[in-house]
Amino acid sequence: MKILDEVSRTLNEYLLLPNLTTADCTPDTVDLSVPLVRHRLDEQPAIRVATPLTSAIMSAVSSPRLAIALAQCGGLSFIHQNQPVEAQAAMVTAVKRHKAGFRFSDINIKPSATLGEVATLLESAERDVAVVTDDGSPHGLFVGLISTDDFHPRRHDLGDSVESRMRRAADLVTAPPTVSLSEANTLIWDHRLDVIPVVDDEGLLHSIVLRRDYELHKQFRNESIDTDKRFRVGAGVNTHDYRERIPALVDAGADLLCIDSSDGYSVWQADTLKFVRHTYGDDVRIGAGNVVDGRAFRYLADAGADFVKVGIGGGSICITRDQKGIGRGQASALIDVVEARDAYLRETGVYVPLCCDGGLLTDSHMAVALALGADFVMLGRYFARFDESPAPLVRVGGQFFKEYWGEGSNRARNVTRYEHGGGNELAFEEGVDGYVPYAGSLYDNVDTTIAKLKATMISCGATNLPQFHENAVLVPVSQQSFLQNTAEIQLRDRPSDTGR
Ligand code: MZP
Repeated sequence: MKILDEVSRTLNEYLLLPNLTTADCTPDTVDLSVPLVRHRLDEQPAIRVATPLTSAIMSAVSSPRLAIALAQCGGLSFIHQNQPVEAQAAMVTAVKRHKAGFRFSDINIKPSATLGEVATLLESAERDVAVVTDDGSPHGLFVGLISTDDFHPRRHDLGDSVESRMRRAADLVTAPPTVSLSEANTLIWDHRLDVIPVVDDEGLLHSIVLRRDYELHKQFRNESIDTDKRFRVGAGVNTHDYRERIPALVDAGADLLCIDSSDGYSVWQADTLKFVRHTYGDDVRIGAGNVVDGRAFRYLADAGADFVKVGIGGGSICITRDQKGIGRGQASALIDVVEARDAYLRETGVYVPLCCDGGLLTDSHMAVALALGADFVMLGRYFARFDESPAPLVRVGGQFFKEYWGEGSNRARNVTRYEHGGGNELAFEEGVDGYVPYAGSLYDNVDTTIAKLKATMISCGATNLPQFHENAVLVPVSQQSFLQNTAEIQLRDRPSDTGR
């Protein structure tokens, strides 16, 4: 037995001190792009993303719709693996078959076009979206016609997000299929909707029109598109059926894989990594995890992991620490693993990116995780709250919530992630099944998160993440200052709670 001479600390327990902000630190100059896979520092990494945000490998989170929206914002989703191989591959295909055609100027549709005309134009141009401008300015009505069938084969299943949002919109307004775009715009604004349903004569829902401001999509960068002009997407795999699952996902076009396990320090993960290297060399990229210390990082890095995911027990829906007594505060885990990552770089010349996964409940947690040395973050609860997540939207006591459940809950029963040695059954739960407050559109929220991350980096005098890693100065907070922060938040919230 060994007891480490340190306390297990969470991300909540650190604050950043400002560094000198120079004139070249502005939101326009801050570059949030990051490598996702191992590389030598003098080489271009095989995969980079524009925004260091990835979505959790969870059935309540990472669906094709969310993957497309996140890719549009420069991040990457990992389609969950708690489903049959064919179903997961079909989800990957659903993302890849969407041409990443945000070349707005390619199709300028006149405001008086009908939705039917737009559909024909989009189809002939092999595009899913178009922008409609009155006067050629970049601001305008951003239109996407999305067939519900594309995303949800069971189109009458009210449990799914697009459908339930459409139903909610349909309670307010039902637009006939021939509505013109300018009429659609008026309906959208008048009813404060960002979708309108289009129904056929029998009242069946067929497609929706999304309104987005062109400016929002400027975040969309080349890094999110493959050479073949498709959106990038990742996929989770497990250490059980990887011999079948990985080839199917590779054939479907998955850009990056990640072994999905609550505890990644195992020979099974090394075997899975070996299979990938042996079968595909470096053509297929795969991350591993989760780990909470330097020994486990080193084991997976030596086994060939392209990135390593950090975090056990910190997830918002996770009860692993409670059930098994296993885990570590996310800040302590990161600090230890970052040290091992840097030592590995010094020894081998190879940089293995780290993903901070679980328990990132606020934008400031993300900032602290990146400052501590994470290259990118993985988020479950954060994305579950948005329109684009596959979880049902429910109304409780006049307020909207999205359902959110852990992969170790009885609802998900993800046996391949939570190996209890009992065959196809979970011997006990490691996750909960609950609700998160509904927070609207992914685009708006990611936009705000990016603005906050950039503001933090500017205060810390950094214009890119390697600089942020190098120069960040952090200080542990005392219990007293933590309580003070919490009290300030309560004070700030009180007026809106009472409607003043
Ligand atoms: P969060 O963003 O909701 O705090 O955490 C999401 C992360 O929690 C996932 O990426 C995964 O690593 C972990 N997770 C998923 N299901 C469970 C569970 O049921 C869990 N215990 O801990």
